[in-house]
Amino acid sequence: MTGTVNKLRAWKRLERHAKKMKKIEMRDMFEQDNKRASKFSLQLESMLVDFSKNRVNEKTLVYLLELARVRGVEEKIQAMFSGEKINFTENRAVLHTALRNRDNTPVYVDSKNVMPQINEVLAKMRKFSEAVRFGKFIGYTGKKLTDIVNIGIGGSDLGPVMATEALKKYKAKDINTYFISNIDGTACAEVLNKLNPETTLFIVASKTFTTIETLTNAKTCRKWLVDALGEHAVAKHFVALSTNAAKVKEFGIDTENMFEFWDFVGGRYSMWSAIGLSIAIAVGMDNFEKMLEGAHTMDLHFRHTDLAHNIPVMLALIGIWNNNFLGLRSQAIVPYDQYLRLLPAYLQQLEMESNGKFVSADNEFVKYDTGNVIFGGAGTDVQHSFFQMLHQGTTPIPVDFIIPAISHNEIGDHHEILIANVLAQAEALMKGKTVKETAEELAKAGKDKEAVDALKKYKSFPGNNPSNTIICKKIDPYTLGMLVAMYEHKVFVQGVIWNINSFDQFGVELGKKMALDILPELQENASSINHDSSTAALIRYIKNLRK
Ligand code: G6Q
Repeated sequence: MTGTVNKLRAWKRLERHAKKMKKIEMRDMFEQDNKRASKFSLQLESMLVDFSKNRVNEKTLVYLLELARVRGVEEKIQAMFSGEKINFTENRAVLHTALRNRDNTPVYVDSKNVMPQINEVLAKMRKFSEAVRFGKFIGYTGKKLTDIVNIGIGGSDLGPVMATEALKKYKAKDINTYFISNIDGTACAEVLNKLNPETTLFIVASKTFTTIETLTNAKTCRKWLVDALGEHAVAKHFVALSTNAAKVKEFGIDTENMFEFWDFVGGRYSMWSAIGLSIAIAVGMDNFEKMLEGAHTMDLHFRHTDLAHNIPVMLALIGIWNNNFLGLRSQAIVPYDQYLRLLPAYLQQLEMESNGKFVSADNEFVKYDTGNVIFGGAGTDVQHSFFQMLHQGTTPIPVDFIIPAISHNEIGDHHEILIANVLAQAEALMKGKTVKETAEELAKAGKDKEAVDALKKYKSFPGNNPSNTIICKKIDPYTLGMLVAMYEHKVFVQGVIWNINSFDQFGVELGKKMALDILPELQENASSINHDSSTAALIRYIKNLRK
């Protein structure tokens, strides 16, 4: 159906509209319309998404929704949920939604209902996580397994590490979780230094079970365990999460101790699957299932709500507007909740690996920008670092502010101060402070004319910087599920509009392959070094330093 997306009438209309909107100040729109906040916000249960602090008016939304319709967003949503092979470059269905399909309605892939196998693995996860938590599955020497080490990288790491941190308050007191992802030996060494092999359970998480980082780290950990407790201890201290039973076996883990998932689960969409085992052990399977329920609530909302009232769709459209029509290519994610401090890193992979693509579904190089540059960190920490650029840089940077109304740690007035900060930041970024206002303020504070003239520009704020504010009641497992699913669907809708495949990741392959070529060249006796002059010189320089 598509042709080139930026040639569509709906796209062209938005381009024309953007020329006018670029001249409009948000602060004026707020002054002119006191219903703006309610017009430009949506709610699902207790979650409120306020996108009124964006450079949009009612027309903008009408035009964006038209773009979504002509790009077939409604049809594509149904196609994803019903198991169509929308990952067209790999010919795979995309069914992370089936993993949290708590209604258990059948979902078919190649005419086979996948729900029974999903339920079977969930039951196995419950049995195992409870056995570990309650000391029934114990270590080789009879001790309780209290130190859980997830060995995985990318999608097999970022979800579990983010979610166990986000749900730390729900963690069993006697369970500690550790994550080894980086091939850097330091990652392994620093974790192993803290551990006792008798109480350690290693979870080797790898969809393909071929990832060099994970297998190297797993081998090192295996040797560490075998050196301490002997070969027979492996079965009591190692489990695997994978789609590849043959490779798991080859590595030396009994497939009895393997938790399966499937090709229809993408790596960065896999924390709802067996990849979440470390989460389930840490916070308990009931809480893990609550997380699935929260995601399912968002799935139902996304699947059944019309585009104009659909939270992920609206967030996606606002993102497209900012990126493609206002030219704002960055997106900061700033949770005001210490437990969500790893969410920006998680969303960085979700968004940039999914939508950092340059070839369209029509097998053409795209002629418009796709994925945004995602970065962020926990508020208020980042207010004291990169926020300077948000407030006074030369290009606006849209922000997603995320804040729970209630903290898990209501100490004194900490949380009120935190809330005051997030709301003030969003307001300040929207309103700014003109040079004239700044001059008046300085004069009022007693500065003479010379001092006012010297400072008024430096101390002014351009404002008009877009932001969304997402408010939840509390970051519990259910809410975390809703939040993550909301972003997953936002990313999906953007991919549909940009006409790209959000579910492959060929971009990470080239460097991996070239690393394998360089590896033998780092050896002392390497016969030749065949690279550009920079790479070759760098190899020689490093080799020299390592002598
Ligand atoms: C995610 C990517 C990628 C993947 C890692 C680990 O969507 O596919 O981040 O998760 O490369 O892969 P394995 O799980 O196969 O080890």
